[in-house]
Amino acid sequence: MKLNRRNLNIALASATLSSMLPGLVLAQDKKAPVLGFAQVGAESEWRTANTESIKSAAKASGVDLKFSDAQQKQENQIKAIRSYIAQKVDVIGFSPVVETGWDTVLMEAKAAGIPVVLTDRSVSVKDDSLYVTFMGSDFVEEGRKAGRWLVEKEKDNKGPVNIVELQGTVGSAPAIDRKKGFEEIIKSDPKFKIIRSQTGDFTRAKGKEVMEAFLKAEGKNINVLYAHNDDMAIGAIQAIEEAGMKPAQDIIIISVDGVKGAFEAMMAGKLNVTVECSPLLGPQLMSAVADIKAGKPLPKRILTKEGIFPMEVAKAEFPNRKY
Ligand code: GYE
Repeated sequence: MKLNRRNLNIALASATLSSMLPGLVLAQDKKAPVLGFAQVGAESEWRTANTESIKSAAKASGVDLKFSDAQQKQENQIKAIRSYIAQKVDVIGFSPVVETGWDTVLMEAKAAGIPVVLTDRSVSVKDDSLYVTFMGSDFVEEGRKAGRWLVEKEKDNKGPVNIVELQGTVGSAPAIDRKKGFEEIIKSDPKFKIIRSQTGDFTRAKGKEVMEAFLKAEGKNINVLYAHNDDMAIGAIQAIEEAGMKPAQDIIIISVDGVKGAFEAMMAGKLNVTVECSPLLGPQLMSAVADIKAGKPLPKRILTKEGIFPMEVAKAEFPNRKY
């Protein structure tokens, strides 16, 4: 090609541009990644600890966090996700309040090229390429642990063992799965019967209210309470005491989460056992954000490891509890 004034100018311009480009790319990379996180709500001690873990991990790892609280309403979470799409965040994280009804909004995120990370609760969608990874607990296994503890505890009792169940939020993964895992274990012996089962929406207030109704209907017929989280169990403990009965003695109480409030109730002799479910997902979430930005592949499922704590070990374990 003959060099004339016009293509000389173009050549000069692109040379200048490319000498500027590395700097531009670097400057872009150094920008803090923006994470839009749509939280479920503030329904429980677990959720408070989870929010705190996410906020403090974002700060510690230099992630620019946009946070919203959906007050346990799916429509609010969908609105928040849409606003993160409009703001063109780098990554969207959320803990879906219920399992179904996410396909449309997740397709919108995908179309906008924004990767989605699920934390704590999963979704049921037709196309699992709509999210990058799901990090959190195995709720079915938590239900099984609760069931196994009860089977062992009642092994010398001929029955019947009448159980009332306080379910979590209707349609949520932990409510569906904790019920499933528990039933899978107790059905091995027909002496175990779930005589009442209703949602307490994972809150203390509703847990108390529903337990009052159970006590009114069944009274001394109730041998066991299985609560899908500690907060509902703590609310129910109040109802049991107000009805003139002794929690953990007249009624065996099993719950899930392992929050400090549950350890306090166990140390006071009012709760028999809690199955651990860790809310400390913040650091894992931030490292997923960093990996996504760096183009690293992530496993589809990142599982949380957890245990079970009966009241006998509560005092020794209490100082080690982080939430
Ligand atoms: O068990 C409950 C909270 O999704 C695992 O949500 C979480 C549950 C947790 O409200 O306390």
